[in-house]
Amino acid sequence: PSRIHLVLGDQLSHSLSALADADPETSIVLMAEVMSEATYVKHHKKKIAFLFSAMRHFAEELRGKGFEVRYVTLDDPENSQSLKGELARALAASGASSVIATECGEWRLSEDMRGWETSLGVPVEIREDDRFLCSIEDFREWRKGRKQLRMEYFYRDMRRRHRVLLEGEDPVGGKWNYDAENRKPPAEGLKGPKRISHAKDVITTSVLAMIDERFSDHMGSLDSFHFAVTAAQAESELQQFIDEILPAFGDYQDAMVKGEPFLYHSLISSYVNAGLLLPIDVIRRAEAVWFEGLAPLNAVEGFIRQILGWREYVRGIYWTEMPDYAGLNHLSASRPLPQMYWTAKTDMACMAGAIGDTIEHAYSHHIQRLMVTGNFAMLAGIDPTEVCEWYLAVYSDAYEWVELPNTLGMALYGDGGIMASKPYAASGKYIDRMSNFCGACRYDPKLTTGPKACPFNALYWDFLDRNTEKLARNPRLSNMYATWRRMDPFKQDAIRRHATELLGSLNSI
Ligand code: FAD
Ligand code: DLZ
Ligand code: SF4
Repeated sequence: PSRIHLVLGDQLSHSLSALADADPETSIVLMAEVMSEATYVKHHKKKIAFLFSAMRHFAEELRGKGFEVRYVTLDDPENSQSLKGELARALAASGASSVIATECGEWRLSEDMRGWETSLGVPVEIREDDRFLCSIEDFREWRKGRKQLRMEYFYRDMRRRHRVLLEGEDPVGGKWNYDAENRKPPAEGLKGPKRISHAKDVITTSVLAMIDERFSDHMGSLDSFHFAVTAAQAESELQQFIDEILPAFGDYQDAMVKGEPFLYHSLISSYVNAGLLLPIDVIRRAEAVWFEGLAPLNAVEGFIRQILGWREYVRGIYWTEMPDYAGLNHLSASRPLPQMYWTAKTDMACMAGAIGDTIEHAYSHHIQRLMVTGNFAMLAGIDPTEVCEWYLAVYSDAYEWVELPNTLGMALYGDGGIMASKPYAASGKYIDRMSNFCGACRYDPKLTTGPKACPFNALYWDFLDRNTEKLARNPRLSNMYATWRRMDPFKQDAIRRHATELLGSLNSI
């Protein structure tokens, strides 16, 4: 009897555990485009298009290897529009006797999958996702007994465990972390290198037409679709990054430039998260160029830390904290998400820039996600559920296992310090130092009150003031609280009044 091997949209790796023992003689691979996955949040059009096109290309590759692939398109009239429904149809049509899957990346689906064996009436084997470099059990073991979790210690263990950038048992260069060298403001006129844009084949063209028709009310447009949709195309982007871009990755990691959405970032997150690139391969490629002397250590170590450290760490936090994690709201934030997050219509040049990149590319680089849109949402006390839903919908690399800890934990401090040791709160002064947005803004980052004052400034002080009870004891904020307490009470009052005004008019600033 045959077996069904399920491959989800973000599992497009030939080495996937669910395919490990797939046999062209007896296996049927099932892949399905379904409305339940395409609409549980209102994903950006480019995100759905990227994933559907990559899924269709992956199915063709499997067929090329001799597999029978049952691929259900979204517009198939028989499509039940749910994964369980498609499994049930595939079982009935094929007479297969069992299902093999790889664990998925979101709690809601994982709960559903646990019930499949009972509801489908056949054995359903769910295998570990070994594309990750730390299993959930290993992460659980690592965090056991630790009162405070710190990415840095996890990262050092991962460096040792996978023997990355090591000399004997020591880190190459003598230090584990070169972050202090990676905070350069942008040089005048800084521009990122020109990126590869992939030609659209018939598969992509037909996906784009379908998305345009069926998801017209979702964010974005498909006009300039440039994503890689095969492993080979993703590989060519990685190659360009390693050769031409990585050497300056460290220097400009935290820089922001108006009209330069990509700068020196790798743009590989969507590909790694969907399975077109494997994290261990990316890490080894980056490590090799340091050993060959082709890129400086601050760049290579900084890049590797994001993938071997942060990426694995946030996944461990997600799976060991869920399901309660999604409901945390440490700072009791409750305002609705301002309209500008959907339209980019605001006089704040930095917000318009970061949100404009998001609408155009389903991408915005890390520091814009964290210090512009994330920071603003935290300072303005926006309901974390609304903020997290936005981040999950608008980025082409977003799945809850990675989006939620980054948004709720890192950007909003909504988890009260599980992810980060202090809120990443910053005023306009930080954005002015790290970007060229302020020069073109109607607001002035040096002013705190008055009609021309940068909204980040009053909101920053008001945020600290509003949350004194929860934050003032944090030693990493003590200098800021001391400055606030020393401030003239008249000035404090003016700031509070200005912040109240701003908070009452978030849809028109
Ligand atoms: P680069 O800057 O070139 O970094 C290299 C790689 O490191 C990335 O491709 C990614 O795989 C990994 N990486 C870097 N930072 C992180 C991080 N904090 N967590 C996990 N992996 C990381 N990343 C996602 O993949 N999906 C998300 O939904 C997502 N949501 C985020 C939400 C917020 C509020 C914040 C602050 C960050 C979020 N990130 C998310 C992390 C990070 O911003 C993106 O991984 C990065 O911007 C992707 O662009 P890049 O490939 O050019 O990354
Ligand atoms: C994100 C996504 C979308 C938009 N559509 C599909 C789909 O139609 N079929 C599918 O198998 N997967 C899709 N995905 C990816 C899943 O949502 C993802 O596998 C889960 O969220 C778990 O990470
Ligand atoms: Fe952003 Fe304030 Fe600078 Fe304007 S002045 S770009 S709102 S930080």
